[in-house]
Amino acid sequence: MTNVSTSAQPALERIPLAQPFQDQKPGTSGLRKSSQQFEQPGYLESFIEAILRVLPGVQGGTLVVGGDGRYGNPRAIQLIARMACAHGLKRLVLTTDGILSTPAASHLIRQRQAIGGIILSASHNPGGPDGDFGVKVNGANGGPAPESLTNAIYACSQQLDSYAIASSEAIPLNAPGNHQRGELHVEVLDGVHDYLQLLEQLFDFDLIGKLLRSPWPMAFDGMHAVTGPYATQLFEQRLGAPAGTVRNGKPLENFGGGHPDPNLTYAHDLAVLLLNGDDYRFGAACDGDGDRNMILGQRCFVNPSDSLAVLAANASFAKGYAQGLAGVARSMPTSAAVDVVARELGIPCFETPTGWKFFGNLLDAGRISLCGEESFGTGSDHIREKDGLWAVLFWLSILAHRQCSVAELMAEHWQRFGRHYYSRHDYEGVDTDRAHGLYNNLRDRLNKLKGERFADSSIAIADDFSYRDPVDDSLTEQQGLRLLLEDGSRVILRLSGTGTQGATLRLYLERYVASNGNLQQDPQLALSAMIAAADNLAGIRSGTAMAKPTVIT
Ligand code: VG1
Ligand code: CO
Repeated sequence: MTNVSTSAQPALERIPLAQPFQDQKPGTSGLRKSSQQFEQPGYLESFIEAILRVLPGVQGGTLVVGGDGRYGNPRAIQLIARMACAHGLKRLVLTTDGILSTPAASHLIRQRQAIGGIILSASHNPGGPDGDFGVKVNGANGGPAPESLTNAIYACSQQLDSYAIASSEAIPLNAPGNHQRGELHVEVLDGVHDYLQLLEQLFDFDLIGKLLRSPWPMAFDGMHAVTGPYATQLFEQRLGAPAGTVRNGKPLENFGGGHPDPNLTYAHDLAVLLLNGDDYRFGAACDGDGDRNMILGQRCFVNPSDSLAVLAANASFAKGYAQGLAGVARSMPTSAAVDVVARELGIPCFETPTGWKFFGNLLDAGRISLCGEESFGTGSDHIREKDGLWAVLFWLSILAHRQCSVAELMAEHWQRFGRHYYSRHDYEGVDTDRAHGLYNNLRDRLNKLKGERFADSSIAIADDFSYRDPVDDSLTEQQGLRLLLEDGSRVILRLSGTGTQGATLRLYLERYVASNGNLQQDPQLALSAMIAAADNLAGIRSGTAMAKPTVIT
């Protein structure tokens, strides 16, 4: 990597923008729109210009850029390189073929002391010319930009009348190397290597390797998204699992036409393999950009809320966490399973709004070690993003130590802590007016609901969740409608901030059964009275004109 390819001093241009794009307000996780929207002339340029104007330290700083390999990635990477050059960035860190998972990007930002990063991904949304594209901005701590930053980027995008770009040559991404474009130094490196080194510090690879080389078949589904190359190196080359352990491991620009969302609906083939057959002991999948994880055992699905609780309860079995946990956090709609574990461990447990950015301050301040969301996201203080492969290795560490099956581990966990029956019902692609209508209708009625009967209990608190950040005291309001029942059950209704077609309504249901109760029911059955009561109260099926949810988790 000593050769530095240089090119002539690039000319700088300032290109006018006809008018601001009014729809550039980032959602739960960056700006996410259809690929077609991103291909409008000036659209991507406008958002990148706003980032480069607002992100602190661009002049003379280092920026990490990569993505999940979806359609539009190469164009965006080259565009950012040319615009970064025009904005006086000193160093740009790219990866071969532009492949960089969200957790690996978070690590690279921290390791290189970059001012931040730009991750080109719409995460679990489908990709391709007819799919979605997205731009996520991360800050110097490696985590998703806080609201203050995304609001400033949006405000800037609304005032732009031009963008600056250099006429520099394209950066070759097919191999590691160093390139000079004017004052900008561009480094292309292998995006997998450093990340796997980080994981090796946290988990006992010898122990996990022994398990994976024994007759203990595991299946990992890369969903033709970003984790394929990471997982193949990690499981098959480094840990010695048999070839073929990683399925769908080649990143494709349209994810093979699939929906790279690791849940029972979209990772259907893997689910069938584990839940209907006995050939595999363990199964896992990650999403488009590698930050989500689904964990399956033989005939056993692990609910993500439970997964966080299991990791917290068994943290001593993972090398990097054996000294104990400072605290834990979960997003508001995530079940309280981890709360019960935290109480027993005598550590603090925080409840944040949906979206990983809200964990950042707690992680930076050293107040939590583990955190997670019901949406298949789990992570820790090793980086500032959720981390799919990290979660898989954590599970493998526990299973290697405990020498039991996933189903046995779950049964034992509930026996000890009680079980939080949990389900999320998604109504996707709902007409926007209808969705907002029914949501606002329920919100307007919240203060009248206290004391009303609901399923087998009654409503103790009904509110719209707001969060006061314990570190910087910032207030975030209107984060989801909550019904807290007298018996500890909860019902939550939220509108998604990541969908791109119409509106997505999410209904979250949770009911606690103590360890002496019935722990082996089907969750949909255990929650059936609450599901009916929620529909009755909020008029979901009539309001959405949908007979049933599109996805049930
Ligand atoms: C969803 C999930 C949320 C997650 C977000 C980003 O948001 O519910 O928990 O943080 O996606 O995940 P929403 O607003 O659609 O409910 V990812 O993997 O897209 O970075
Ligand atoms: Co993701």
